[in-house]
Amino acid sequence: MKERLEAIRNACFAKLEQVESMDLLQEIRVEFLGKKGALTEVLKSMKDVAPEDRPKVGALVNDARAAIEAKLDEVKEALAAKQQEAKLANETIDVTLPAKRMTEGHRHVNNIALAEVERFFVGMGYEIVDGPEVEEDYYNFEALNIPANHPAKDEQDTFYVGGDILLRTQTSSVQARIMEKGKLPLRILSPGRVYRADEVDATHSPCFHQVEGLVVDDNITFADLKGTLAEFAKEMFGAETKVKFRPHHFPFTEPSAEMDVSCFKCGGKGCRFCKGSGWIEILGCGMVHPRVLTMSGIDPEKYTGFAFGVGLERIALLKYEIDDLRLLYENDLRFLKQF
Ligand code: 2U9
Repeated sequence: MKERLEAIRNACFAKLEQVESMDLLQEIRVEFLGKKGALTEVLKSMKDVAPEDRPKVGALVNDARAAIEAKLDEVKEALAAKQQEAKLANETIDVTLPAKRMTEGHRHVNNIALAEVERFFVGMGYEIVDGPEVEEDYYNFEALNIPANHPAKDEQDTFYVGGDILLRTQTSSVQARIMEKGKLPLRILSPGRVYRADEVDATHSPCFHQVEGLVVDDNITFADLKGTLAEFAKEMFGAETKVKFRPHHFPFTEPSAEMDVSCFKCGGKGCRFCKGSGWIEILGCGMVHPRVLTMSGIDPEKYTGFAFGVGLERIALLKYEIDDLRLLYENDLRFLKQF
C-alpha cells in the first residue's frame, strides 16, 4: 500500500512539474483528489485491508493527501505569480509614445462677430434679451406698425407654422414684447436667428441672424442714435471710421435711415471692396415710430426712442473679408479654422 501511495504521489508531482495553466492544475487536482480520483480509489479499497492495519493505512493515505494538497497549493501560488508577472510585462506603458491629440474647437465666425457687438453694447449699458423664434403675427408685424396687407409684409415673406403663428422675420418682435411690459427706461439688444422666404445665394439665406437694439427713455433724440452708432462703427471697423446716414423708410421707425461706414479697406478713397464709392452700408436705424410706442402702451408725448438693426452675417462677411455667405453654413473645417 505504501508503494502504491508513493507511486500516486510521484505521478502527481511529476505532472505538476509540467503544469503551465490554472486549468491544467485544476484537472490534476480532480485526477488525484476528486471523487473518482486516484487517492479516493485507494480509500475505497480500505475495505480489503485487515481491520488492525486500517489506522496505519488510513494515516498513510492522509499523509499522501496532505502532501499532494500542499504541492498543489504551492504550484498554484507559483503559477499565479508567474501569470501576474507576464501580465505586468505585457502592460508596460511606453511613456515615450506620442499622446492622443485633442482637437480643440473654437467659436464660429458668426459668434466671434456677435461677441464683439455684444461687448460694445453691454459696455454702453444695454441688456441682452431673448425671445421666441416661433412668433405670433402680432409681435412680428402688427406691433411694429406692419398691419395686414402692408407691402412691407410681402418684402419679408416668411414661413407660416399655421394660423397666426410664424417663424419671426426680425428680432424686433422680442423688443415689442419687452416694451409691452412697460418697464422704462429701456436699453436692450436682441440678437437671434430670423427667417425669410429667400433663395440662397452669396448674400441671402432663408435663415440668418440679426442684432437689433432699442433705447426708450425721456429726451432720446436722433443725436443719441448718431452718437451711439458712430461709436459702434469705430469699435467694429477701426477708430478712423466715419459714418453717414441716408434717409430710408421702415414702417417701425420715423424718421428712418441707413448707416454707411467709410470703407476700412481704402479709408474712403474708393476701391474694389467698396465698389468705388468709399462707403459700405452697414445697418438700418431710426426713431421708434410713435404708433409703435402707443401700441405697446408707451406715451409718445412723454417718451421717445431709437432703434437699429444689423445683419450679423453682414458684419462677419465684411470684417473677415468673406465673399460668400454660404461659406458660413457649409461647416467646412478648412474654412472655419481660419478665424
Ligand atoms: C422696435 C421698434 C423698432 C429695429 C430696426 C432696422 C431698422 C433695420 C435690418 C438691417 C438688416 C434688418 O437684418 S436686416 O435685414 N433692420 O434696418 N431694424 S430699425 O427697429 C425697431 C425694433 C424694435 C420695437
